[in-house]
Amino acid sequence: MRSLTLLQYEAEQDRVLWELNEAAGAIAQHTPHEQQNFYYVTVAGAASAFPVMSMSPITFSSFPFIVGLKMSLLDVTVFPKDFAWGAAIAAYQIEGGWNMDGRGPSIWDTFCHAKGRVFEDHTGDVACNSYQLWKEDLKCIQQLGLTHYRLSISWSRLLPDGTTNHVNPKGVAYYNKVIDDLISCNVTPMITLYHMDLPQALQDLGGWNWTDIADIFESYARFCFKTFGDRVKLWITLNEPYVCAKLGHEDGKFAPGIKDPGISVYLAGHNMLRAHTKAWHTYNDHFRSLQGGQVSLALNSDWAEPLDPGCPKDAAATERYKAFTLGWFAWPVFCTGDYPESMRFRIETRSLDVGYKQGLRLPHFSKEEPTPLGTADFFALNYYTSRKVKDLSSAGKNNELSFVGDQGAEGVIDPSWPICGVQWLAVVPDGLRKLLKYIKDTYSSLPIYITENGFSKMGPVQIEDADRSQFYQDTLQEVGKAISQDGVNVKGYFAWSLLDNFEWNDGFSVRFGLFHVDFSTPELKRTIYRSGREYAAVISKYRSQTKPKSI
Ligand code: PNW
Repeated sequence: MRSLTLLQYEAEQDRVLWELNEAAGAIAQHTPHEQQNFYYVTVAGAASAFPVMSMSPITFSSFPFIVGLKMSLLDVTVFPKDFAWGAAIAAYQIEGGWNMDGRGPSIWDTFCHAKGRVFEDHTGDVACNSYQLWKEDLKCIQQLGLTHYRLSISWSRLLPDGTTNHVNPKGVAYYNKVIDDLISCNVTPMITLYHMDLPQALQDLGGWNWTDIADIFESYARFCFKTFGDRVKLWITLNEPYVCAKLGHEDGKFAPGIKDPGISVYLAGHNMLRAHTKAWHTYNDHFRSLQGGQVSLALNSDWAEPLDPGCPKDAAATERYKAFTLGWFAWPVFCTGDYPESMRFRIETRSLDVGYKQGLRLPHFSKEEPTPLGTADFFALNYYTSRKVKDLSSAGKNNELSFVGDQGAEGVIDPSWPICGVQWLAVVPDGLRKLLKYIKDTYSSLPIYITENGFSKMGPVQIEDADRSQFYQDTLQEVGKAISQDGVNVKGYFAWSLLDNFEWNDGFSVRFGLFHVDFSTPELKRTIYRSGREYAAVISKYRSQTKPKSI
């Protein structure tokens, strides 16, 4: 039996008309009769006891007049006591102040300032102006009641040319203030060192395709650990190396806009892994015993299943799809210190097929350098969507090199999945549960933080974003099941994103925020969405249920 609260809510007036809950002596039963294919809710003990019947599982959308139902159904007691309830953002997407107070340019400044690359030539020059409006963001964080906040440091705000030869004191002061304010409000910061925004000065030297970048990143990381590590205990070195390498160096859709199919993608990815490895070892050797923090890297992954479950080729393609996305970075770090065998095999075979003779496309890790194996203190996962995978292994044999050709697999969207906002974002909350279990079984029993997950919207702004609210409800339900039924050690959940922000090459046309930002006025006013209010309600319910009982 599950208890729940029913209430009738009048959206126009934004008020609750009536409410039934345990406190009022109303006990509700939610009993699924799956065989008979109907569900009912009975509210007992209330003056007007009534059954509510439905042919499908009862959710808010089945009963639009019962707004409280869905959040109440979420059993927050399955979340561990120290669960991190967070939201995430990234520097370039919110800060603005692109040339203020000594900040150096990054590859995203260059990319956006060149016309025709981003939706309607939007830029992050101002974005949410969080550089100047940090206090407004802090109010939003407090309004949600977050326990954790994930932010990234703009490398070129701190070190304008990317090296520790020149430190920008105003950059240091900005992040010190943000960190101190968070801590004084009881919010734990999780800091990402690199979220897509390489200093342009380093791009000019070759960027992620340049071998020395790993050592330069290590010095930057060391500087951050030394400067902020007395207060920051959760570090992410790199955000989504897959996206940076693939969209930035293969497809050219993201900065630095390189289109070098089948070559740069692996080199850039390799140097990212080397950079991460060096930074983790530096923390481990020089800071861990003093500061006691943890370091990882945030890996994005879809959940993937064969398009035709009975087709062995699709099944094999699904394994390759996984190997070329999550496996590319997770296998070296969590399993062997090297890339997945299937990835090496495919890339080398394809090189022979197309007559590529210029050396290895997928580099080897040098024995002279520290190994990536074991360089994560927790698993950081960004999950957005799922794919059905079909075999492409024999397509385009003699064609040009490409990552997708190497992978020999294509991920497609199941037509039954709803799409939210951007085209790639099919809404599949139970894919997250499956992926969490897969990670536990395949990679690691370390604690997992879901460092990003969210729902985008396009078109007219709806502050009453019932669909996004439903999405968070469904997703947290799946996370709860992963914890309580699959035994996955999930330590935290960070919604993407605190604010509507600069969504890379979609500019401001795609909105992921728990708060709306009015980009049409200079004040950039933040307004909480319904999804923000409901996320806040979940956090507050969880907090009230996990507070130590007073004696
Ligand atoms: C992540 N794709 O990036 C990033 O970490 C965030 O900065 C971003 O805002 C968020 O997801 C939402 O997009 C991605 O095209 C960007 O498949 C693009 C893709 C995936 C992830």
